[in-house]
Amino acid sequence: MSPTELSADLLHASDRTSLSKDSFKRAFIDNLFYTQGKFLQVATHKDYYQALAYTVRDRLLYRWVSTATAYTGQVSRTVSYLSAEFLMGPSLGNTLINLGILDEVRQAVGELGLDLTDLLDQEAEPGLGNGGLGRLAACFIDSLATLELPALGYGIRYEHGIFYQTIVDGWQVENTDNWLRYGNPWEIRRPEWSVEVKIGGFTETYTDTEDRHRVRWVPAKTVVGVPFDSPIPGYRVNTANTLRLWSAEATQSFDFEVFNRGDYLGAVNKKVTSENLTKILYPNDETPQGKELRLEQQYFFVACSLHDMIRILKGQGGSIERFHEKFAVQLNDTHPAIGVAELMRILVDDYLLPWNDAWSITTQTFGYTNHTLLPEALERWPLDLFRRLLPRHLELIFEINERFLHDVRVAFLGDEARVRALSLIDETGERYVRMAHLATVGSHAVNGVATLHSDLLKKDVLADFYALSPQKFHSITNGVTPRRWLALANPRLCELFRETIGDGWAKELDQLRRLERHADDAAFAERWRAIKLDNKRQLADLIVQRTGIEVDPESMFDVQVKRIHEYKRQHLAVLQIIAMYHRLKSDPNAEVLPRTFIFSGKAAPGYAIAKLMIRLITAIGDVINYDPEVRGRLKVVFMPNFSVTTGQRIYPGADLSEQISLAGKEASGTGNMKFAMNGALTIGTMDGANIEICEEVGSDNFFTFGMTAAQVEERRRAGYDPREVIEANPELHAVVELIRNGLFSRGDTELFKPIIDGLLWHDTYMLAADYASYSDCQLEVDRAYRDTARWTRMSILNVARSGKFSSDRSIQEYADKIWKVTPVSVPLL
Ligand code: BZD
Repeated sequence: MSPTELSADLLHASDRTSLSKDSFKRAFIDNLFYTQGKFLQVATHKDYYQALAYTVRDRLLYRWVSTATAYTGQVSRTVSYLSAEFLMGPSLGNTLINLGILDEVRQAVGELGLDLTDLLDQEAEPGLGNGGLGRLAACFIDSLATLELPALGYGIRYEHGIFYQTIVDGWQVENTDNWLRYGNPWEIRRPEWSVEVKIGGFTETYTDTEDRHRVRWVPAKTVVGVPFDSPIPGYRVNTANTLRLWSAEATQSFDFEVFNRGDYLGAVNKKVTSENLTKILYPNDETPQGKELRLEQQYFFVACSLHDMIRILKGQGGSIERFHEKFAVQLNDTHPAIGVAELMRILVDDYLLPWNDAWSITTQTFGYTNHTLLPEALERWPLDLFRRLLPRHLELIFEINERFLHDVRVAFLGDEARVRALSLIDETGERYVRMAHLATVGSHAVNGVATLHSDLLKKDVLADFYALSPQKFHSITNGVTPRRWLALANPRLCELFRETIGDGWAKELDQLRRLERHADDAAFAERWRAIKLDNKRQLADLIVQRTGIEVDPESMFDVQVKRIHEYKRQHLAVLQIIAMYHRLKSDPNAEVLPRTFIFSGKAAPGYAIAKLMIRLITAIGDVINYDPEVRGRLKVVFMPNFSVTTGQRIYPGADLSEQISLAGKEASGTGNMKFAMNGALTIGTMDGANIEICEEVGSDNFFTFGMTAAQVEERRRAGYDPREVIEANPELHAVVELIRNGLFSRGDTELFKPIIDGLLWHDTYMLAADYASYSDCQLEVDRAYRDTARWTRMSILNVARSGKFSSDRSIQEYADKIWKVTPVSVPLL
């Protein structure tokens, strides 16, 4: 018997992989005792959660080890998804869904006198991401596993994730997140695969044994990257892929060296400094100020990951020349783009490959996904800082640039403006490395995340690159995983799916189309409405619990949840709410459809206007919610600490989804998809993936307003004066005056001045221009909602036609167009 067969045999003799209810209960009690040191009677909810997590993890490990064994035995191409953020959300519920044991486990713990929902609520959320980009990475690794594609997610194990938001006196307050406080039962530390990463110092030339000139990097310090692995189970398949997050630790050798010099405190200090590297996730404020530690973080995790891939390649007997045949590496935005220079460094300096061979391997390896068109959000690193941290990489980037610009000059004879525009180095003022250019030049494929976004990339931000190599450019519309965002978040609706069309939708979301034929069935519609109402009741409970505000589940739940940003225009919704309030006050008997406006989202701590936008939302709530004349017909709620967990509770309870960014600014949006598949209707601009959602569900079932991206451009060119627009619109003018005169700030005319002045003097995101159209569209929404049958039908059709927005579809497109990878089915050992 081989060692593998032997251990598989022993495994089967134990209870730890069995899915039967009795063995599950036994294992749970066992884990409670042996991992938590508690009896059932004295354990806390946290203990129960931990014991349950370990019990479930045991069942998962069997699939994980089987997957690793299957991958080791074959040479198919593996996807490495490099992302500085993975916004995973809690694991337990998702794992139960994907393993198909949710009901059994609910029963098993129920028989022990416990409620599964209470236990699921105990899990701390790993908030290792800012928003859409990080959550996309999480949906993508779920889909990779579900499609049985060999893949690794590589990222950073931040000790503190995105801050925990509380609202104090109406203001956002940031509290440190401490997700690891009670330990993380899903991860396994793998010190045996640690990697040493060099940082700083200088380079020097030397002559090798064959008399060739070579360059050597003499670093100033070394940090150790220790991988922590978590299993990522696919949905109802044996595959369990790996998410490998790197944590920084001090090198032993370095400590000893300083220690031996008698500098004990110095040695300890070095250790602390090294470990700072992965302490905290940077909140994004769309204006990346060259923060040294952030570049260090990026290089650290990319260097660890590439090193790890080479270890895997070698372990399979592969040669370095075949690196690109073994690995397809996807760059999730430019955060890991330093990987292009690092792979070149490894190939040229460490493996002594000729430049052209190294470059060919590198470009065949990487693909780059862009997530933003905002020029101020494109990463650039000041040359000085770059040289200080990565002297060798800067030399390599210069060399890459020189060769690239030569090709540009040959392609566009005499066009030096084009050369400057394409250069990897921005020389317009202080000199910078342009990371998007490095990523584009170093990749064989570049993609945007929705059709409009990809078109604008080709037209604007990367237009010159497109002119040079059009074949590189792709468009892959984002998607979200229906396992978390439907099966887990909306069990009532999924039960109706199951009864009506079976279970296949969770793996093939297009099957939701079969719901269409029930769209006109009155009994079905009645159940549909009852489910939405139930979900709204639950959401109302959560709202009162978190904010103290009572809301009426019978009112329309009008929801905008996402990062707070001027381009997303939460303040456009605010203007419209104030107008409704104004209308109601002018005529207290006006027929106003009762609405509850729900906002949630974090503002980057350094983004003052975004924080003021939160203050404005809470301020209008403070006035409107307590005005007796309104009699509860309008409510405004700001739910603190938007996260994956709160999202799971909000999307299923929404009637109306607000997707109101200025056209051309939101790359895709993914919340828009989560709302639609949970039966909310969208009021939205023709921006990002809204356009495709509207196409899919039909314009009769979608409320569009506002300028298109082309009209925005035109309007700007024609010279846009917001004051003119505001003066000409009495309603808008009145709203601005109410804020300006201090109605929402107890007479303080200074508080919201920055928002009002912004609106009057610049209105960069053209709220005034889109206001009238938005306001009219909201009246159309009112009319539709009053016609209950019509609204329900629209809601059913939105869900039925949301199949395109599964991340399984996105990943299949990446696999076919960019990665050229095929599934590997995993036999259980
Ligand atoms: O990426 C978002 C875009 O704004 C969305 O339109 C899009 O749907 C998603 C997924 O493609 N971008 C981000 O979320 N960006 C960040 O979170 C970020 C993080 C760090 C630094 C800069 C930006």
